[in-house]
Amino acid sequence: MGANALTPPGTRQSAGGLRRALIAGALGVLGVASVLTAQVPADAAASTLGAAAAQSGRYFGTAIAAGRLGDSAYTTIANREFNMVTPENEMKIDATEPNRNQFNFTQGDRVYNWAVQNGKRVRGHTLAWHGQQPGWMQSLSGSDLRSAMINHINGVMAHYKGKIYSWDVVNEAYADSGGGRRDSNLQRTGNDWIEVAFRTARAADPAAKLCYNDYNIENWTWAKTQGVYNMVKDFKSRGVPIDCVGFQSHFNSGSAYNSNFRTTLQSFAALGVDVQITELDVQGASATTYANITNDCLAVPRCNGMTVWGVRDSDSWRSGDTPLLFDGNGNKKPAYTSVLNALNAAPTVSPSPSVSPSVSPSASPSASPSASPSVSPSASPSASPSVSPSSSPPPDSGACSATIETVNSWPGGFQSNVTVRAGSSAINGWTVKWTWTGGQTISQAWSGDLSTSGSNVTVRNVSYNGSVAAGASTSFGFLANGSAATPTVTCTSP
Ligand code: 9MR
Repeated sequence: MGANALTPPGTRQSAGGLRRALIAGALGVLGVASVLTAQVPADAAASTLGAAAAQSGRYFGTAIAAGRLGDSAYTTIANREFNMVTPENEMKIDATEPNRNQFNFTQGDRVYNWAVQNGKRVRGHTLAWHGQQPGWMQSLSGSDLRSAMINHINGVMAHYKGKIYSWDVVNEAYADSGGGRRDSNLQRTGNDWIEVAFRTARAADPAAKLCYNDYNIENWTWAKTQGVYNMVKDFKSRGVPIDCVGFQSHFNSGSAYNSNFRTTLQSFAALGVDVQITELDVQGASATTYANITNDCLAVPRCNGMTVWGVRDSDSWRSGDTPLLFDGNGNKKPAYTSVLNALNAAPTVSPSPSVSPSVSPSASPSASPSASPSVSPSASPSASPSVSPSSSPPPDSGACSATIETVNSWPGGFQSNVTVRAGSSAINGWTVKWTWTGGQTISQAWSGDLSTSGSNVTVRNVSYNGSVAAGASTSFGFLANGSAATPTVTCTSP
């Protein structure tokens, strides 16, 4: 492990440092002798993992099991500490499509609703995987399995459309050794099954970040890591829509944490994808190892956040390893404190974004022909109480029009999607503008080039979505702080 891994990046100002500077500035302006002797308040370090991660624009999540939602000790900790939720099993294939083309979102919605009702966002897990396939899917092969996979992705993503922060589209597709693909019924449908899954997913829900998720890809020197890296590089070069890579980070004696994890995260991010730590647990829960992992994420701007795979040790899929941040009695372990301290030492993010940041997916929002669903499942109405899509009437400039809708909201923030539609002629380039009236600020945007000036927002097309055929549409999305709003948006095309 890196000897200096506990040291926050020295060139940036810490949250506490920033607060001290602001206070010193305020005192200086006052220029009153008596206040100069006033004590500067102690740093108001955040006291929960979610709040501490939010200071640097990141999230801190946990896996949630629907079956434990009746346990108040569990939900109290989960609600207090975490602001991102991954359903541990409830959105997997066997849970969501137990019989072919009969979708069931009962358990998935339980976890989703608990999360959203408590102001948390949700990572979807997982759409295409060799594991936890229902019996009917296990027995399929060839083109029948391929179309069942596509149909499954469409069915599940339609139900949760606009509500999921990021989806683990494909899970664990690489072999444990050698750097190649894992043999599975999905792999035997053809090597292109992964990109077909991603193209299908992009078309099904353009607002979700699309992740490839796997374990044992944290160590930069391992062949499996390089295999996945090469796949992502290839996808980016060919425009296959991938936005993020999930590093499960199940560390144990056979797959120990190595300080080159930071190199891995940086290297993947340099390909133009976000990186996320998606299922973290550490055998024995060394406080130092947990701090090192946290600092690895904090050192990489495109590391969006971290998720631990369970709340208390007793909730873990490998509870005998006591790998989590809370013991079986719900007490904070030393690893909890080391993670919290590392998060609190991270630099804060500026609240005024000026340019489209990191998320922008590389893919065209239009589906590839191979991704069109063979069956079009009808999604049951979603149960989210806090999502209230509403659109402003599209002012028609003739060349293009734009519609804004809220696709998710939580206390203090919301996610929106903006659809840009060409008029009766094709357009080549578009600009969408609006003005916030409630002090909202955009923290993250994708599929658009964002610039802001005070409350005025301008979003221009990016390279891959400027050309829109007559009557056709494309879209971009963003996350914002403040109260959800649907201002009047205008669209112009040069
Ligand atoms: O934690 C999950 C456990 O409850 C299930 O029994 C198991 C079945 O496959 O899946 C566990 O979660 C796995 C995750 O979905 C994918 N990465 C590995 C996780 C731990 O096995």
